[in-house]
Amino acid sequence: MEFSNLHKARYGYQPKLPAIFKEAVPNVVLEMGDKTRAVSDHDELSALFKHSYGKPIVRFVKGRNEKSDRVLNVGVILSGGQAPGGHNVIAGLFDGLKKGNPASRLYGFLGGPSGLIGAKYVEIDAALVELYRNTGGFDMIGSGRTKIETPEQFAASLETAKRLDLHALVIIGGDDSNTNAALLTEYFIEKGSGVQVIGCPKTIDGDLKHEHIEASFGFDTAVKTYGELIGNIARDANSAKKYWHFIKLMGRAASHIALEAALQTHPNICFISEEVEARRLSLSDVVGEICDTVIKRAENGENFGVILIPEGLVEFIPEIKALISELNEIMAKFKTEFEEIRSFQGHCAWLERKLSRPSLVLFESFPEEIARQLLLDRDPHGNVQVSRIETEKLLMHLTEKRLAGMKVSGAYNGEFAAIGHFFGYEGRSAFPSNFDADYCYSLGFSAFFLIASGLTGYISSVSNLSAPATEWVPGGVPITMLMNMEQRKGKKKPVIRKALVDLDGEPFKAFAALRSELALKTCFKYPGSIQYFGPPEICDITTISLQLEHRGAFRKAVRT
Ligand code: FBP
Repeated sequence: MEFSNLHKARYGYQPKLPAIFKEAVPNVVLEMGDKTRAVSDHDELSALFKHSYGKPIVRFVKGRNEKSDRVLNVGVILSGGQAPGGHNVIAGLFDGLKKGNPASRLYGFLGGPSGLIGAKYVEIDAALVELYRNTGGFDMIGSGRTKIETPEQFAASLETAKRLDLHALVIIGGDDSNTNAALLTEYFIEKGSGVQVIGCPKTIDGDLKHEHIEASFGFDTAVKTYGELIGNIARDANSAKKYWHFIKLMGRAASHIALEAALQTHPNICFISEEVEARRLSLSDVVGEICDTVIKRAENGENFGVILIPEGLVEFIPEIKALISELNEIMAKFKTEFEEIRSFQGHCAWLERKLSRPSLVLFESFPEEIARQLLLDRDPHGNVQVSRIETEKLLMHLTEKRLAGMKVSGAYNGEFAAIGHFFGYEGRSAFPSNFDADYCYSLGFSAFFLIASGLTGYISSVSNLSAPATEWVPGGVPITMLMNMEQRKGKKKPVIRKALVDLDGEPFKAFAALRSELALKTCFKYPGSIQYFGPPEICDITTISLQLEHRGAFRKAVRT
């Protein structure tokens, strides 16, 4: 393999660490907080997680821990979608382990949780880690979305852990993967195995967040990558002045990515799914809002613009949400029947007998490609794969149709030419920004110290993230604290609650205060590409959302 100059230069980048991690390992101890409760459903969760529920939040401080330099065997899994910085979590974990005791060993399970179940692994040694420091992607050991749910899968996981004589397992993943970590914790304790489980908050979607988990890693790099691309398109639009760009952005259910991208680039419109749901906007209302802006800008001679669309939007528009949930239920209940039908036309005829009248009318009103996309396989957690539904094309098509009708009636006489984009995969494996490189390395170190301190059922955490890295506060949060009970595949299940955009939060309020001006005037911002080397005010800056959230938390603290 040949390496680019940036690739080689990034190997040499030394991630910044919180001050406490510069101490010798035996000089770091745990400081325990109060016992914790889940975000809701306390009684059900405490009954389900008999051994691991309600533990205290912990952080690391200076002290003396003579036992922390014992030899440890640890396994690590990268789980779910790629997020920039995953390799640095592994590097931090590896360096922490070796600092604790050079005889400690780290095993990487291949292809995600299925590597643990099927005992497919490699030993991660210094030579392997060196090849991946500060690089994007998950290609060091691969990732996967297998959900550990059957008794056989739990038993096989324990079998592998025993075979490798593991003291601990680190699961780097999003809400579903960390839910897996909580379930494995409980199982391992129940079986008296002594294998500890530690999670790490990963996802570009930014929805694995909580009062004590300030950010999921990868969000920073991904939004900066999208910010650059959107800024470039906005500048192109403002130069050519002839296209409306409809840009769908990844993020699954949550609109954090779209919101941050809007704060960075000032598009003419950005839908926030959580607000669309709160205002109960129908698909027709959404198209109406786009048309209003297109018409007003055309009156100013501006037949161009930029619209940001979170990929989960379709699931928040009430009538589409109802259709998707009916489809999910029908496709799960009549799985074999559905799979036996070979053609799209066959599926449509079958759905005529299964869908409610309003959902059928809606389904049949969609362009064929969108209807086909709604029928694609669900992911292993039962979620519809919103990244594969071309919402930007649906909105372009409906806007075009509505404006054409208005042209005929004389209500509109501007030009309208639209181009669609989808930004998602472009940002998931980028070289991690300095923030993500530092944050992930610190999360890996923190995971090591949680293991060395004998804890299990914790998610590695680093807080105070808008301060310089030396002032960051590492520690751990009990996973059960993030959980609630939700309906999944027709049954109530314990899961980590997704953190959606808070409509009372500072990032949304900042955007809402700007948007009427952004709609009509052309005031795009061009963030440019991520800078890896140079002055800290350019290279180490965090997202606008994180800065605003911290400002909000600070104001709240001052008020109380
Ligand atoms: P995670 O939740 O696993 O971090 O993945 C996030 C994500 O990138 C979503 O934004 C997107 O909808 C989805 O993964 C796409 O999944 P896939 O990689 O399976 O196409």
